Amino acid sequence: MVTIGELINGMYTVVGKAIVEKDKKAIQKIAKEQVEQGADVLDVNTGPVAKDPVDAMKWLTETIQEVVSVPLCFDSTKAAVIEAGLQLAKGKSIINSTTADDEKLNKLLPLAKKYNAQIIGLTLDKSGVPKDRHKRSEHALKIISSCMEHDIPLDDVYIDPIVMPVNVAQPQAMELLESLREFQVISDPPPKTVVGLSNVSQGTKDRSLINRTFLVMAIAFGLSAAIVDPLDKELMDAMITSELILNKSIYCDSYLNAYRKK
Ligand code: THG
Repeated sequence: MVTIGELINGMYTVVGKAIVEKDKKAIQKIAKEQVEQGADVLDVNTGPVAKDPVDAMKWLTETIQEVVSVPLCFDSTKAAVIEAGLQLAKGKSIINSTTADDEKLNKLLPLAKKYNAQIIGLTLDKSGVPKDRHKRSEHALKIISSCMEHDIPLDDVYIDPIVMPVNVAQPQAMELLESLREFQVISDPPPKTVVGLSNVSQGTKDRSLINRTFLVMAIAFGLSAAIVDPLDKELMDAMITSELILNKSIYCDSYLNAYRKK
């Protein structure tokens, strides 16, 4: 499992404030904590507060790279904001994200090629998030074939079936799990998959419990990466234990510690 830390997102009050005040220390603390707790990659999202999101993305990228060396996942709906991060990134970045719309694909896939980046494809288009697994697979196929046309290795492509909050879209959780299974047979090799896990519990009371229960199920259905809160220790323990049960890591009595030390 690739763990992508979600906490550097301007939607969080502390992070939004740090971006506006250019408070390096605050961002660097969140970056270091996430990596210490097992994040393999850090998501970087300027959020809604930045007046100049291109400038904010440049500042965030430089600030984070001063203290950690994990790859970054540039999270924005604007290609120019993503490119601002890609230009400064030191490692193999992830573009978060394209949709299945031609307009988006034709803008973002050339960026993936130019910067040798991985890319997340959301299974949605202008008509919105699909309600069923069939439409999700249709979008996934469109994204995969477009990547092939742009000469992007499938190994660099993550398909995101888009997690909806369980309190307002309850049947969607099961549709999403089935999609993860369907994506395994959509191409050869199959695409990797990723979800924004915390979406599932937005607006609910037992967020951590819902997040980790859904994560374990999604891993069982073939999930390869997740955007999560790595400071949620019970979530990370459940993730590590899932890998153990699926025979992806070796059992020893201290497997949690052993995994944490990589
Ligand atoms: N897919 C992809 N990228 C994504 C998402 C996705 N990026 C953004 C998001 N979804 C994943 N990241 C988060 C980050 C925070 C929260 C949820 C998902 C979250 N935040 C609190 C909330 O909204 O209640 C904020 C609380 C606060 O303000 O302090 O839940 O699906 N590819």
